[in-house]
Order: sequence, then structure tokens, then C-alpha cells
Amino acid sequence: MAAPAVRKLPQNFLWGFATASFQIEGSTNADGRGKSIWDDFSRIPGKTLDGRNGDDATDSYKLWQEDIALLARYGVKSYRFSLSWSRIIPLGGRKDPINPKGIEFYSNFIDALLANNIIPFVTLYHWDLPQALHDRYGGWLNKDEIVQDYANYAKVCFENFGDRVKFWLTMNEPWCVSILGYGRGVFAPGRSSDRTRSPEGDSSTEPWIVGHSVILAHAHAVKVYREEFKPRQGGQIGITLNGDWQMPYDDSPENVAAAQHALDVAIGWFADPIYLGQYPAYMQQILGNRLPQFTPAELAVVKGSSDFYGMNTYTTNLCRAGGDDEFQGFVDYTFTRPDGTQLGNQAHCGWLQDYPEGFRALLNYLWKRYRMPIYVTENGFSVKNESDKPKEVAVKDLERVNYYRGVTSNLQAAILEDGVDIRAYLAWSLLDNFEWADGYVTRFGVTYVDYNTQERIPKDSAMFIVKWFQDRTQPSEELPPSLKHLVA
Ligand code: GBH
Repeated sequence: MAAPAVRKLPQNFLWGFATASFQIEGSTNADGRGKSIWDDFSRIPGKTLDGRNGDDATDSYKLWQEDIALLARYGVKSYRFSLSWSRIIPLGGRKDPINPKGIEFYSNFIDALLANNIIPFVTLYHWDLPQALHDRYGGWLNKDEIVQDYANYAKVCFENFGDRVKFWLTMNEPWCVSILGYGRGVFAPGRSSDRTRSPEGDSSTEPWIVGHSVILAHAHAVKVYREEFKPRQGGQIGITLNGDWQMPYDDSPENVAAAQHALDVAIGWFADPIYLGQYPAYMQQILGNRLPQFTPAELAVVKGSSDFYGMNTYTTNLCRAGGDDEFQGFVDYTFTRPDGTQLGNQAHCGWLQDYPEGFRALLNYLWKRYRMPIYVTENGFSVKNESDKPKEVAVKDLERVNYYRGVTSNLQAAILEDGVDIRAYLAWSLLDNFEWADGYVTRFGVTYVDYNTQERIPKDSAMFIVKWFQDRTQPSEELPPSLKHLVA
């Protein structure tokens, strides 16, 4: 009997891997790059687990051709990476000079991707704000200034790369920018009310102010793109939000409500204004006048300002009402079910367990609520104590393979059985890399990086993903028609 035919994903489905500039590039002083807020923050003792910073990372500023060769070997359709604002405009602002070396670096990089038939998926902002803007006027805390400077930066990128880049992400994970940077103070710029952590900051107001600025900066960049570039360049532009599936701990009405409250604060905070035109009622209720209001003029720019739903997701939480954490909507998260069992396999990160059914549930929730095509722009797993293992053992990353096996089958079910419109799946990450406050201890790569030699070694999970998508998509020997003219 013949084996059943593998069911195909939609034509032009984009699959591949993702990274971010500060997590891989290193060379923080090269070719006129300005400082970003992560440069200084990661140097402060105690801010990263291993005391290390982004000066080397995976050395991708120097080894970029190796990275592209690796992507080509994997045969990916697309690669998601981010641009370093500080390489392009070292001081960040709209009146500050542009750095030709920064433009040249990314321009060459994009050309080389296209020459290998890899479609660039470009993030404009993955947390590395130019330090000068923070020092000059408070960065994201100063809405009027940052919106203009960010829109100008975005415009410089559209001008220089938009002939070749057809997929743009304005911002990566505004919840993390706001809450981790200005609430908990565990990410740059590290502001918090907790004076053991930070000499300044107000966790009760700043995260909500920052979130508002990020939404507006995103929306203004999209306006620039749609008015001045999209008619000629014809690409897609949107935002990407972090958000995990939130499941009630049990059937009690309080916990069912708690799961929705958790979704409202984790996702709705950004998605509701952008796709539906208002902050969630629950956020207005818990924050009162600490939540900024949109003026009608602002709302006109914000509503409808994303061509798709960009989804970064890693796990599922069981939700119980009555938590004291405002940043989680006063909802307690746990992985332990009422019967004492665990929801899934525990990752290296405390916040992450493997529960692939949650991935499908989240896709369905987002599709029903926002009705936008979904691009999964990050998804991944850190295996327990991977850094303690010899590399020949670490590359046999069965737990990560299991994670991706679960997720891909749920992805397929969401597309083919549930009818959710999903157009991309970009796994996090192409490489082990600088994992922010975790330093280099936590590894998310499908490729092992030996940080002494910068050698890259594919893990079993890379091979699993490559095979899975190759079996279900058209081979990527051809670019879509809109990009064909670019390669000789
Ligand atoms: C992504 O965020 C990032 O975009 C990426 O740069 C990063 O490398 C990747 O995750 C792996 O971590 O324990 O209370 O501080 C994922 C979303 C949201 C996951 C915050 C961790 C920690 C909450 N993150 N969450 S807390």
C-alpha cells in the first residue's frame, strides 16, 4: 500500500528561522555604530546571568556570509533578522547623520539573501534603542520625540532597502519593551520602582506610557510606508506581538475570566487598538487614568495599522484569578494542573513548558478575534542545561525536536482543519545567541554555536524543521514573481 500523501501547506508559505541584531552581531564598535541601550545595560554587574554582554555574540557582523551559507544549506524560504538602528543612524535622531557603512552592511546582506532565493523578513526594532535618544529625551518615555525619530529611521530603511524587502515588522514585542524595560526593569533601560534594581523609574506609570509611544511610533512608520513607499514597493508591513496561550486553571467562572484578562494585558493591550481601535475595557478598568488615552487623531493612525498579525509564541499558562501582578492583569500563572501533573515538558527557562495544543488554540483565538492573516514570527524551546553538555551531546536536542514536532502538527491542523489563514512560520532561532538577561547560558538555537570558536553546528531540531517543511511546501528554487527581477 502506498504511503498516504503528505498534505501540503499553502503555496508561498514562508518558513525559516529568526534572529535579532543585538543577539547575534557583536562588533559593537565597528564601522561607526552608535551605542544602543543594551550596550551599557548588559555591562552593569548583575544584569546578565553570566555577566557577559553583546560585544561578541555570534559574531555575525563578521560572519554574515557563513550565516547565509547555513540558511542556504537548510534551504529556507525566508529569514527574519533585525536592523540595528544604531548602525544606520548612530545617534538615532531625525537630524542626526546617517552612517553609510551601516546601510552598506545591510544592503549587502539583503542582496546575498536574495541571491540565495531567501526572502528577507525584516524587523526594524528588536529592543536596541540608540542610547543617545534615551539620554537626550528619555527615549520611549517621550512620545512626541520618539514617534518622529522612529518614523524617520523607518523611512531611511524603506528608502534604502524597500526595493528588495517586501516583509517589514515595525516592532518586536512591545509588551517586553514596556514591562521588562520599564516595569520589572530586567531589560534595558532597566527602569523600575524597585530601588534595589534601578535608581529611577516608576513601574506604575512608565510601562503604559512607553506602550502608548510604541504603538504610535509603529503606526506612524506604517503611515509613511503606505503613503510614500507601498505604492511603488508593494510590500507588507505589520507589528509582531509576544503572547502565549492562556488557559483557565479549572472551570470556575473566576478562572475562566482570569484567562481572558491575561490575554487582554499580554496581547489585547497592543492588538486591540491596532486591529479593533481601542484599549481593552479590562485594562481601562484596572489602570484608570494611568492608561494613556488615544486622541481621535491618534486613533485614526493606529486603527488598521498592520497588514497582518505577527505572532511570537512559546508556551501556555494555566490562569488563576487573584494574582497581585498588574503586568499579568492580576492573574497567577502556573504549569501545575489541579491534579498535580505538569502541563508539559519543562524547558531551561522557568517560563516555558512544551504544550503544543496551546499553539493551535492561540492561532484559533487570534484568527477569530482579529481576522488578520497570521505570520508566526517566533516560536522555540530552550533545552534544560544545554550549555553544560558537550557539543556532540547538545546537538542531539531531542526535547527541542519533540517541541517542534508538536507545534508543526498543530500548525498543520490549524491551517488545514481549522481554516486559520497562516502564511509564515519562522522558528526562534537560527543560532544559539545572546539571550538578553540570560546571557549565553540559555540556548534557543536550532544551530549550536561554540562560543570559543564561533563554529556553527546544526542540531537535530534544524534537520527536523527543514525536512518537515520541505515535505510540505514547494521547493524554494524560485522567488515569487514580485522579487524575481532582483536576481540576475
Ligand atoms: C522572545 O521573547 C524574544 O523576541 C527573543 O529576542 C528571545 O530571544 C526569545 O523570546 C527567547 O526568550 O519571566 O516574567 O520575565 C519571548 C517572549 C516574554 C518570553 C517574557 C519570556 C518572560 C517573562 N518573552 N517572558 S518573565
